[in-house]
Amino acid sequence: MTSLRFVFLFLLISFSTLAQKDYKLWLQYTAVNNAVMASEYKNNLKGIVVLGNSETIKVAQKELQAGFLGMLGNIPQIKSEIKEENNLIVGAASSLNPEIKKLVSSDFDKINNEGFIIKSVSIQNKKQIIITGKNDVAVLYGVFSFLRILQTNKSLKNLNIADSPKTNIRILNHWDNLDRTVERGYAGFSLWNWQKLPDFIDQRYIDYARANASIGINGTVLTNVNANALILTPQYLEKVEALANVFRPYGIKVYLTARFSAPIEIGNLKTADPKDLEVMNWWKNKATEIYKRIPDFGGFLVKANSEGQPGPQNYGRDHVDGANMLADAVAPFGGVIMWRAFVYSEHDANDRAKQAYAEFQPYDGKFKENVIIQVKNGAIDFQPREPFHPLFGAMPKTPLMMEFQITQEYLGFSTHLVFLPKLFQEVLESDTYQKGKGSTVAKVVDGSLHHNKITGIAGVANIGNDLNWTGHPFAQANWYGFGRLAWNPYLDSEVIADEWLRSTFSNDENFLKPVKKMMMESREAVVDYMTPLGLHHIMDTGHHYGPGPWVSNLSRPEWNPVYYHKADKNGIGFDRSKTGTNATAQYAPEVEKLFDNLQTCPEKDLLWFHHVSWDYKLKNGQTLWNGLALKYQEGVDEVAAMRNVWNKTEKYIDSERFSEVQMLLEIQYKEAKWWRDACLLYFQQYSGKELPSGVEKPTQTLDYFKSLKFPFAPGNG
Ligand code: GCV
Repeated sequence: MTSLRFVFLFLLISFSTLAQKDYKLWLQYTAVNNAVMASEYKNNLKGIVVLGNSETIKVAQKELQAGFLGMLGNIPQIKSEIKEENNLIVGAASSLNPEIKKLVSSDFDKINNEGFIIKSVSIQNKKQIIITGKNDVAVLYGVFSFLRILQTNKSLKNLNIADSPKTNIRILNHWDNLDRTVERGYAGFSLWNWQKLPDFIDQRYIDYARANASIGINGTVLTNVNANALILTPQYLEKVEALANVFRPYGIKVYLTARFSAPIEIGNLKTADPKDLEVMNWWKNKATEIYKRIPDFGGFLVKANSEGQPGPQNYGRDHVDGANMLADAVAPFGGVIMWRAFVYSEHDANDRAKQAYAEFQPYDGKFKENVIIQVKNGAIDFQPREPFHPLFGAMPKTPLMMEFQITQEYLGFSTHLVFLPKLFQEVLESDTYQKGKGSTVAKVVDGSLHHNKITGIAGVANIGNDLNWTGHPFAQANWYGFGRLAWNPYLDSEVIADEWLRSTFSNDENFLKPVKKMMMESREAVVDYMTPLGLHHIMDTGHHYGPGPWVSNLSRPEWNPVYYHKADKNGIGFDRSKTGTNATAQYAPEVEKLFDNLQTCPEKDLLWFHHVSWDYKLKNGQTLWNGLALKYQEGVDEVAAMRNVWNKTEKYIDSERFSEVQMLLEIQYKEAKWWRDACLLYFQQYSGKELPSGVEKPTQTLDYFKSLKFPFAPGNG
């Protein structure tokens, strides 16, 4: 009995250690074991002077205390006055005394409302460090940034930082349903426990807010874009209000998805026509009701007339009518409408990649001031690689916000290690040529190209109630990296990987160097073993788990992988050039020319834009067939290499996360081979050619791969 109890206790302790490490995300605050840095920190941080007493300032103080306790082993004295030297002075501009204010006054010109200053100063000949900003939330951002300096073992000498977010709306989109399933979610059920809300506040809500604030995320859409009108009823709004109250001190606004037919479904109206007076009033009253409960409510995100969702077109109206009607409802309260451009129609025989542009581009300049159009990074749907969406750069009179997908619907769910900031960076750096060379997507999104009033970046969340939040320990890096890029779309993804690894795992260079390299190469690996050379949308149907290039029996043509790869005896790829659907013409002339010409089209996008013969010579001298097969093999080899890198990290980190990632990499390796074998066997039917040397022989037949069924694959509603 006693030994059983002992075993139980042991299990409980191991379990909670694992839960804590995984759960703490990048806010581990582990002891600084670099002796030089530790003593520098201790010498510079003898006391903390916190000015102000708002909820946000209290949160900032608590975070500093937790951070210092973890990293330095003690909490510097909290002081009310600045007498000795080496204090950390924390407070918003309004709380600083005139002497201190003067020391940082010129820095205030360098920051916007959410920006912060971290500065080493001398006050009456005494060295101090100041963290300040124009308001308390900005100070909180500064505090997290300061803690990151310690977490990443950087020096505190001569600090002189003035940093501001480059976008206004930095927001997570949760595709969470009211029954707590998460569409395309691979990390458990929804965090929002609607049944226990509003009275039960899960600690998770608080830690979610902390994590988001630490990377500058300032908004969250709680509900799925495939929306349920019930969220707008008083019964649910009371629960939303409770969440908004939790998030407020962390600077996070709550937004909801608006089901366009809500006036009918919960309002008893006969129509949801945006030009109907009763409908307009219904939305106005609904907005008033919401803002009464949640004065800082952010606004609505809307998916309309897309994949079966209701919208203005059901009444012969268009997207402008729909968005502007909702915009009027929230405008008096400062609310925003994020209207999605993810549209394609089963009644439109046109290339799906062209449809969103064709529909939205003519609306440029027609939306109300508080409408922002949310555009996915590519024209199809969050594939491992897509050329940037042609709408970026094509609507100069309309604010466009970026929609990235953090959850890995098409990139191996939460089983594959793929560092997405590399993908995000590639898109943000793409040049639209809208106003000549250098008109990058980042400049469209941060508003600097067209001087937009509202700007934003959205990320479809990869968060659920799994112990580690994101299913895969490395998927936490994608949440982190999304936030960092939303704050500053010009950040280098390698810097992000470095920060994240140091804060989450270790500052040991022997660990950092190889693991960072592994992260940086992981995105190209997934492209190689799933969809090399511009292939896209060849996953299995519905759940999108695993390969399915053979699928051809779905009712809507553009839901079938065969629509996208167009493999035949002559070759493979979708001709979107002038000789094909002419989708290339949706880009600025410089980009059009580049993509349109087979010779200049980047090989990474080749089969996205061109149907190419199996014997076509690639730049490396291989035929297309051989090159394609070798790319698939390369992808598998890359995962094998990732596995080898990881297997050497055991001595640097905790055994729990080590073995979690190790097991996941084994699955990834297995699945990479599955992708390679299934796709090559399938395409081989058309190429009629042998696999080149260097490519491993498939271990199963094509029929075997086709026979695999996954009725309970996660994330599929
Ligand atoms: C929320 C893809 C996904 C859908 C998703 C849709 C969208 O089609 O498979 O699950 O729906 O995109 O972004 O609206």
